[in-house]
Amino acid sequence: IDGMSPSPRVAVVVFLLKGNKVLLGRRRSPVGSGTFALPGGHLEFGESFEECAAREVKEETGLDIGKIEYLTATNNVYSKNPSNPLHIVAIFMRAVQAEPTQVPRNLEPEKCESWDWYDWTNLPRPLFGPLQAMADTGFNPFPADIHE
Ligand code: 8DG
Ligand code: MG
Ligand code: MG
Repeated sequence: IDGMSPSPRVAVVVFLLKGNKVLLGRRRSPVGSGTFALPGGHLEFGESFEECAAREVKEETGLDIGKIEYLTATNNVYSKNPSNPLHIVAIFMRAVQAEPTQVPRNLEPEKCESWDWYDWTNLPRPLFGPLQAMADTGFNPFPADIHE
């Protein structure tokens, strides 16, 4: 009612890799409730992608991350609900634990059921829609160099 037209938002989403595993949590948020998703959230004003990735992973799991790298971006227009149009540009990063002995904690239990490590070749179901769509394209977040 304030005359503002909706704007796209930027989200930063993190493939946190450990060996051949990736960290996923089962969402409790209204968007994608019950599905397995990566840690991540919205870019704050003035933040770099790397800063946002580190902050969101820390806020949601308590883990410190390093080797943060940009992977790809997707443009997501959700027009299913006309009263709540949603347009999210998702920036996908990858990272590893800065302190490999740390264990993920569920620090936002209202948004997530729990965090756990899952084999990339044996992902849990149902995956969060946008993540399933990426997996369906054959996208692989792991470094191509087997020596890494
Ligand atoms: P914030 O208030 O902490 O900033 O945001 P959030 O509550 O943590 O946001 P989110 O829904 O977890 O993530 C923002 C958007 O990122 C989400 O609505 C859609 C997009 N997104 C994807 N794929 C994934 C994914 O695998 N995990 C997460 N968390 N978000 C994803 O496109
Ligand atoms: Mg989140
Ligand atoms: Mg968040």
